[in-house]
Amino acid sequence: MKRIVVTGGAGFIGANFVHHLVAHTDAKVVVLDKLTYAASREALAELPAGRVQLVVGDVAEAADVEPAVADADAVVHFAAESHNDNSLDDPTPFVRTNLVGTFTLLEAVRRHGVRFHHVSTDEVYGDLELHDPIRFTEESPYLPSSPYSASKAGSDHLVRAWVRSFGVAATLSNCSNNYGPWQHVEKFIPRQITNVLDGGRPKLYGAGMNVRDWIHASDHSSAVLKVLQEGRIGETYLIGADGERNNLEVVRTILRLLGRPEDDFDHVTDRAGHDLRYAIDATKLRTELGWRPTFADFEAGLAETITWYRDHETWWRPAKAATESAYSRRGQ
Ligand code: NAD
Ligand code: TDX
Repeated sequence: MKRIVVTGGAGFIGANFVHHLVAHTDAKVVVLDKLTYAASREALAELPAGRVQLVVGDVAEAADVEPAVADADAVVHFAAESHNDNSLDDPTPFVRTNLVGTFTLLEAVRRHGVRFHHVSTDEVYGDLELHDPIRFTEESPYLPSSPYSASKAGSDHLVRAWVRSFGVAATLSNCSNNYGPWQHVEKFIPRQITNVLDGGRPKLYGAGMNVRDWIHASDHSSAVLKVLQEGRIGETYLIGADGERNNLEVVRTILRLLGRPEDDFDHVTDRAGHDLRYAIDATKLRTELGWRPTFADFEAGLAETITWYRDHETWWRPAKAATESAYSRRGQ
């Protein structure tokens, strides 16, 4: 694959993936990104201009998608509205970008016979009981809870329909919660790290018993590249790194790593419809494609991420005040 289009490549995981492509392939990368509030040109700034081109455009606009896709060998689709809390405030951009955007890309790759990889989330499967040994597999039923996860679930269905009905050469992956550099301060881990760096307190929704299955964004990137290169067309691969923790444990770990008392946090209003637990069984990816994560130790990855946020205050500072005032309007 000589020319790879990465939609949403200026966002958190997309940018990590573009760095991964530059380091591990010879491909030229075209980032197609609308540059919403969640995007960052800076995340791509240090990459060689001869390898990475940024095209500002909307995946839901055929006129923006067509020229980017026409001469591509593959499209890797990360672009999305990605934050559950925002989808509760206003689902409109979630339906447009996640559903109409995916549809628009599928029509373009169908026209041009381009390989497609769809990046999705474990949230499409709904949630699990807290103390159940069950984890999500590729066979789990779809049961999304929020406007965000419902829009991602719908986009997965569109991709499978375009594979079956039109023979589009696509693969899908559904990953668990990511952490790492360049994640927007609206998300749980960066919000708490930057609250503490600011001298404030972490904010825990409800009792903090909800469990998320954490994976470093660079491990998500290596898994997506593996599926793009070696995955079977039409197949779905779950991506996860056995990182289950409840939110209270994560907040306590962040406080400890930053030298603050472990009970120095606030309980705030819970999220409406808050999913209890996500957990991924990545056996298919591990056995069929031989993928392994490099960040096996969550606490070491978290410590590295804390250092990154400490060193990149000029990057996150401009978004912090507006993000926190949106949270305080919701009592969070
Ligand atoms: P993000 O919000 O950090 O970045 C999204 C990017 O998409 C931004 O650069 C934004 O400008 C761009 N974008 C949004 N709407 C667009 C549009 N209409 N046209 C073009 N570009 C547009 O998101 P993220 O956390 O990096 O997530 C990336 C993908 O990974 C999403 O598809 C998400 O569903 C999926 N995912 C995320 C996680 C996670 O933990 N963050 C876990 C599993 C799957
Ligand atoms: O301040 C907070 N306090 C808190 O307790 C925030 C922002 C979140 N939380 C809780 C809610 C969740 O249980 O932390 C957990 C993680 O929250 P988010 O970072 O908002 O992630 P989540 O809703 O789990 O979804 C994430 O993982 C799956 C991504 O945002 C999605 O894009 C991805 O699909």
